[in-house]
Amino acid sequence: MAQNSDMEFQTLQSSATELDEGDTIELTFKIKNQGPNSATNVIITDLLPASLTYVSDDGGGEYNSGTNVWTAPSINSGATKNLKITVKAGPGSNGTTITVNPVISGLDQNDPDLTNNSLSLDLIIFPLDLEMKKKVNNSTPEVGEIIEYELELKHRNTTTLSATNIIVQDILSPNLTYISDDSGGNYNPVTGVWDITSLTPGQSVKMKILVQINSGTSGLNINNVARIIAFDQNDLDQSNDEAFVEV
Ligand SMILES: [Ca+2]
Ligand SMILES: [Ca+2]
Repeated sequence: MAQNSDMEFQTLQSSATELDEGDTIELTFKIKNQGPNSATNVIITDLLPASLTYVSDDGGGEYNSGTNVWTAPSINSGATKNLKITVKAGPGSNGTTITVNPVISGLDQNDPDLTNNSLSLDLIIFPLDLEMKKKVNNSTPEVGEIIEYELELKHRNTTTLSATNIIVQDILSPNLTYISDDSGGNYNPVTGVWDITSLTPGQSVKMKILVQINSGTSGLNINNVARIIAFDQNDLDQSNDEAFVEV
């Protein structure tokens, strides 16, 4: 006579469900054999999605992090079994929702109810937000006068993740002549590119550019835009990535 063992995915818990990229969490998987017979060679697949980086587990060799499969050799009727896996929110996961969706996908016995064999849990990975600001020290200069633009780039989050390889572009109007800047060589006045290697959470960085108003520009409005072109992470809010001043 065929043996019946109704395996159930009972709980799937995380030590945190809202976190930053790079944070470490513990996922606890709990399965139960609702019987009536003992279950053997129970196979659970898809424990970790690709965006979670495996750190360690307490399965005593039953979990294979290479294949992402947990094999429980034997579970008596009415018994439960737990597996705890420590993971990190992997590179590039900021600003995304990660769904953990493991499945009890096989055992030696017949499972009479397949509707209780999986669970799903969403993990929210906070995005970054970089903000660009720009101002000028004199908005009504005369021809030949020197004015000072100030650019400010700010990391607005309290997340633990730094923003890296940030590229800001501020192309000077042809009605201006570049004189100097205080970026320490990180601003190229020809391409308008300002490189910022890294900004930690809450940090801001400023740069001043001195320019002279060209002759023949009397009565003109001169616009300048500073814009965040790229960085390695995801940006929560793109509406604050650009700042504009007019003189
Ligand atoms: Ca079942
Ligand atoms: Ca932004």
